[in-house]
Amino acid sequence: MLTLALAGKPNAGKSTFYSAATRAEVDMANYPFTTIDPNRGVSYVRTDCPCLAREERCGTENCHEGKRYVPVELIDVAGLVPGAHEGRGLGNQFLDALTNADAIITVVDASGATNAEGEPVDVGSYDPVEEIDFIEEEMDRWLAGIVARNWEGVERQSRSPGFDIDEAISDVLTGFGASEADVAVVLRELEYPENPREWTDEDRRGLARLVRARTKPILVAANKADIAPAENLDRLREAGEKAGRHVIPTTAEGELALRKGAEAGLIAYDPGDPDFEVLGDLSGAQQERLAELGDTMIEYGGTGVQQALDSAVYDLLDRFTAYPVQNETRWTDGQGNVLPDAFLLPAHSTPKDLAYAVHSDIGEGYLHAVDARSNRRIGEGHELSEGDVIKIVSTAN
Ligand SMILES: Nc1nc2c(ncn2[C@@H]2O[C@H](COP(=O)(O)OP(=O)(O)O)[C@@H](O)[C@H]2O)c(=O)[nH]1
Ligand SMILES: [Mg+2]
Repeated sequence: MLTLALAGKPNAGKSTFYSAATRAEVDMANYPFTTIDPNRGVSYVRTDCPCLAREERCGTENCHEGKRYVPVELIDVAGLVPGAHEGRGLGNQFLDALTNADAIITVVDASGATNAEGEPVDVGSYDPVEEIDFIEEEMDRWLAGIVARNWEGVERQSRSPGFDIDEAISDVLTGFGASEADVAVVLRELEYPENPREWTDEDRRGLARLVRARTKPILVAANKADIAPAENLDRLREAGEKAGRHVIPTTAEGELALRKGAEAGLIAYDPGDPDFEVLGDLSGAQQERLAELGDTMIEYGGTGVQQALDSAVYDLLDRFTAYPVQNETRWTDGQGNVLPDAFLLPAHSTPKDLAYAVHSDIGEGYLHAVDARSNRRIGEGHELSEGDVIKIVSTAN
């Protein structure tokens, strides 16, 4: 499963986001370091279910009237403070929790009501734009430190015959989730001395920066959009655009209220909907709160929480959703379940890649595949795309 991590300073709203997105109970409070251990849970990205092209909706648990929810893992990482890469506020331990992530959502307090350390301040005295690069910088410096501490080993290896710099650097970075292929791509982009002894700190920082960008892309959730001055959100988006970074306004608290309301049967709302409908009898205070939330959602096209998750997977990680089936006419598995599974595959994946994603045995026994939408056989090199429904024929099934 893909893993997304929520990172940011204390009190930005990470645990609220996590709780809304996973509906698990986690510790929430208005003081730093509430969350000592990373919390892990299952969340979902939303896409259009292929059943929309058929007469009947598929009725799978993860499909609500054609809104398809595909599982991903979400981690709530404890609050990071400036200087985390040097170990401030248990920073090393918390940064380490990010090494398991495929992408990172930086949660920023767009209201500006808390400073860089997450402490309450007067609104207007702290500029949240400062936070947009904060996680990225801490990670880059932390990783540069890891490279520097291990460089002696690289130098030592360079004296032996058959030395391969890609391999030696990969060894240093594998714990960070960088493959030898990742390192090779990065080294092609960098200009650097052949001899490791001639590398400068600047060379190592450049390497760390590119490896981090390649293996841990970052998206910004401009949270507390419900109380943030519109001007802050404009500037956050502007700064994000300049830095080539997606910035999505969110209200984690609003999303949490909607999900709780929907569970209680008071409102109709599916995560990612642009609005909601009131079903039950609400108190005056509840009505007022929902009316305000409704205004925020009109302004930003929803609460932004689902959009942030979706953007991390479909834009940042460039994934698409493919649906393996056994019966290409009924789009079912062996038990008659319609569109039971969905896989988030990297762009350019082929039917054989899908086969391997289902099970290595299915991949190894791969014979051919059928596009269930057109009922045509597709070639081994055919690139799949969003919403493809594929029957895989394998010696293993
Ligand atoms: N107004 C508003 N408050 C929020 C929002 N998200 C979180 N908060 C509040 O911000 C405070 C810190 O939230 P928490 O999730 O514990 O932050 P964390 O330290 O980043 O995990 C809590 O009082 C939350 O209720 C939001 O979208 N809007
Ligand atoms: Mg927290």
